Amino acid sequence: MCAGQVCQYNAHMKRREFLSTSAGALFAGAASNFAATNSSAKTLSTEISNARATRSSNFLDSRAQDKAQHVIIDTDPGVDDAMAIFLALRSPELKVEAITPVAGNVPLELTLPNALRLVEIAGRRDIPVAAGASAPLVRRLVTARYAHGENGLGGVDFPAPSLKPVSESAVEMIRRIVRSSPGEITVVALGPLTNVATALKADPELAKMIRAIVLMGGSLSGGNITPAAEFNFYVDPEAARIVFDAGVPITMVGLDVTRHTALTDEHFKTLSASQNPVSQAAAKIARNAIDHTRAQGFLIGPNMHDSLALAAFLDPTLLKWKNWCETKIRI
Ligand SMILES: [Ca+2]
Repeated sequence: MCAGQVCQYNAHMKRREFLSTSAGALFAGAASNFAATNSSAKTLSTEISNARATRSSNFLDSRAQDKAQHVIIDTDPGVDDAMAIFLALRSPELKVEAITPVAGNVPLELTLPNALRLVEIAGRRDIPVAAGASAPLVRRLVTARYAHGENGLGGVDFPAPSLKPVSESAVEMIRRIVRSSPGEITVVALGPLTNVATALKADPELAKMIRAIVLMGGSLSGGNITPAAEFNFYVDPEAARIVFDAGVPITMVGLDVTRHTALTDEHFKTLSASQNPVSQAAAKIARNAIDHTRAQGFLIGPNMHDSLALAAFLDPTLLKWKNWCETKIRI
């Protein structure tokens, strides 16, 4: 799987090592005892209904053999979103068709330019970025600046992006891209599900054209924004319910798993030692995020929720998976 510049991320590393060590900073912090050893990985994943369970399982099983996976990344950057996006943009296993920012960790006024910045830093101006929803479907927006810094990227003062969003909305872009390649597009959802739910509601035929939805969100055992709720689902639970009821195979990487990851000083050192622009930007974000977490009194963290979801999509063997039936979102 090793190819091209990705493996240059840390010279002489093989792809698997990239996924489980240096890029641990990009997703699975405690990679040495978590992502790299299946037996120690907590699990979690999804499904939705009995009928979809088989399709979902086959989807995961077939991932490693597939050619480049076509994905739309729906996201609210966000420190861990940034790491996930960087990882995606440096992974030859993926063809990122579009990035669709949504309000979440910080307002859309920040997630949109953050996504543009990340694309620009990665030298991937070919990837369209389309503005998504500025608020949840029916609720007032709750953000997580306390965790992601005032600008969402750990407070790192990156220059304003010169790249502009496309004129299409996120919903229009999701619908157009999925409809142009039915059965080929996986939506990787790393924020509140407002954009995805709106697209599914606006286009009832869309669900059967989406190959799968891989999402970071939800929890089977407690939350991080309230004792019960995980942040992405808490921000827009109505959207989560629409997505879970839509009939698309869902791979859920929930808080149960992602809270076992942590960005560490070792990850920072690895990133800062690599001189390419993505590593340098990731190192700056990592440094600030770690320092911010320590200043809040936490000895471990921050968690890398989204980058684990992306990494597990790239390499499903990082985690153990279970099929879950009759999943219901209660609001
Ligand atoms: Ca996110």
